[in-house]
Amino acid sequence: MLRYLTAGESHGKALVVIIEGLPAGLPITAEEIQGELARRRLGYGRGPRQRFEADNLTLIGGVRHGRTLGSPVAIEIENSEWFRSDKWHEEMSPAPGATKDPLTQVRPGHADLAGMQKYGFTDARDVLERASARETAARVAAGALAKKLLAPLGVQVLSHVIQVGAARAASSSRPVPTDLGAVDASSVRCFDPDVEAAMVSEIEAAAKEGDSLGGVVEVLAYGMPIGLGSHVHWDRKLDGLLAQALMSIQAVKGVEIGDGFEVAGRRGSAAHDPIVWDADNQRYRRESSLAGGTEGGMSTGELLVVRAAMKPLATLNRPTLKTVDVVTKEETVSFKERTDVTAVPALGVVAETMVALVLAAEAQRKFGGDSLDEFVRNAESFAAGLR
Ligand code: EPS
Repeated sequence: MLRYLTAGESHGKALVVIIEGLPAGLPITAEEIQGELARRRLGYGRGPRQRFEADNLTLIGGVRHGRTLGSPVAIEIENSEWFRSDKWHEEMSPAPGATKDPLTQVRPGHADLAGMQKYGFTDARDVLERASARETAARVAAGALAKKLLAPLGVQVLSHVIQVGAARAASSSRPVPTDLGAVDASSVRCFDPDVEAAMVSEIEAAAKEGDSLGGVVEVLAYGMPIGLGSHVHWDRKLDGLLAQALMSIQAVKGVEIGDGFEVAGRRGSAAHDPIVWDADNQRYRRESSLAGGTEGGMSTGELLVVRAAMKPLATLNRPTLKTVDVVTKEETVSFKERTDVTAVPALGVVAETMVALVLAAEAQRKFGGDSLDEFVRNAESFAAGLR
């Protein structure tokens, strides 16, 4: 079973991720993981921290001479903040002590208040440091390995931004794998250049007012194998697993598989993907992708389409959200933390990661194998059986 666990706080010394269950023989280099981490920092509208956050990583275990050993892979990613300023050595010290400056003007829409109540804290920093989306750097490192596992099956996962604030791209412009460079080259990771300009204007307007913006990303998986996930149990359904994984990303409030919300308003006769026999390729095909590549909680082999909606960040550069100081109980506005205007471009890369991790875990469950060769052989044998 492929599983992973992250640890670390946003302004602590480092993030750590351990990934277990990868087969032996998977080729991977620190540079490849670094490349994925750099993609996550892309995007107009991110705060100053992204410019100096270098995401220096160390492969601590599980990889030898550029290949996985089948043992747990451990990766450490430094937080540049820790090394830039002594402030964080004191604020985030694991040694006994207390902060001189507790954060008590809890931010609406953030984990602050519910986390303080749940865990009995008097300083919001005890919650926000872990709730921060900085943690997604560790997930993306794990996702780099998941993508490497999917590659020999011919699966390619990519994402693009389809909405920032009120600027929305038409659903017809969908990138294919060779377009990924162009998407990454866009300042907001949008595939439609006209909409890109509108998105940039939205971000500039919100920045001027010290406000934040949300949006929507679409993740596409090309080259999907048939039969990942299962109809037999609620917790094995591929669409359910994808929804949970995407919903677990900080600030995500909505997930859609295929045209889920649009299809809800149609009649049944116009809401399903017709099945045809493709004699040339000796396979079944769906003529459309309304279902987003899953039926009955299983992958159909068609293009996988999932979307994630992110709410506008709860931290504002000009705090205007009404709240209460948890010490005085008096009305105030939420405390000011340095922040991004929007993190939607980064969300795309994180959403790719979460989709890749789910697909890799399900591919491992279906095809098994302790070495990469065995895993690929089993997948090929299943595909040959279908033909
Ligand atoms: C974040 C706030 C900002 C972001 C951070 C997530 O950090 P800071 O408050 O230190 O400026 O830059 O994201 C990252 C550091 C990252 O690598 O993604 C938050 O509150 O979630």
